[in-house]
Amino acid sequence: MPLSPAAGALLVPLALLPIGPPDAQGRPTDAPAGPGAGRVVDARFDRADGFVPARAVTHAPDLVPYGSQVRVTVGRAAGRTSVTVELAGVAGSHEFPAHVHTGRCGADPASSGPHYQQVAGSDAADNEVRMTLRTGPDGTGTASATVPWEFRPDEAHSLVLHAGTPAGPHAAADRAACVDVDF
Ligand SMILES: [Cu+2]
Repeated sequence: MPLSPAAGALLVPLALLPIGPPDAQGRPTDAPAGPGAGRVVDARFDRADGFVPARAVTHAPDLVPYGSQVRVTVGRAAGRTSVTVELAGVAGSHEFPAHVHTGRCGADPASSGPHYQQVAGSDAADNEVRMTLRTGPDGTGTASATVPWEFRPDEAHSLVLHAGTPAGPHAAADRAACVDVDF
C-alpha cells in the first residue's frame, strides 16, 4: 500500500472522534447528551492490566490497538433506549459483535460478565442490546441498536466488542475490548 494514503487515513479518525478534556477530578469527559436524553462516553483503549484502571481496555491489540478510540452514545426517549457505538483506529474491514454486558471491564476479559437481559432468560430478539459493527478499510465504523425498554439502574455496566470476523491470531480472545459505561 502506498505510504501517503495510509498516513492520511490515520489522521481522519482522530479528527472525527475528539476526546474531551479531563474534568476537574482528572476523569475523562463523560458529557450528558442533553436534559434527560442520555449520555456520551468518549475513551481511548488502553492496556487491560494497567496500574491505573482504564475506562476502555483492549484484550486483543491486533484488533483494537492501544490509543484507538470509541464513543458510546446512549439515548433515552419515551421508554425506548438507543445505543450507538463509534470506533476509530481499529482493525479495518472487520465485523465486531458489540453487546451491553452486566459487569465492569477488567484485566480478566470475563470481568464484564454476561449480557444484560431485560427479561432474564427470554430469547426475544430485542431482549438484549446487540449489534454488529462493521469497519471500513480505514478502521472506522459505527453501529447502533434501539430497544423498546430502559435499563434497570446499576445493572448494565459495559459495552463489549467481541473478536468477530475474520478470525485470526486473536481468536483466543473472544472479548476483544471493553468500555465501562453506566447505562
Ligand atoms: Cu457479548
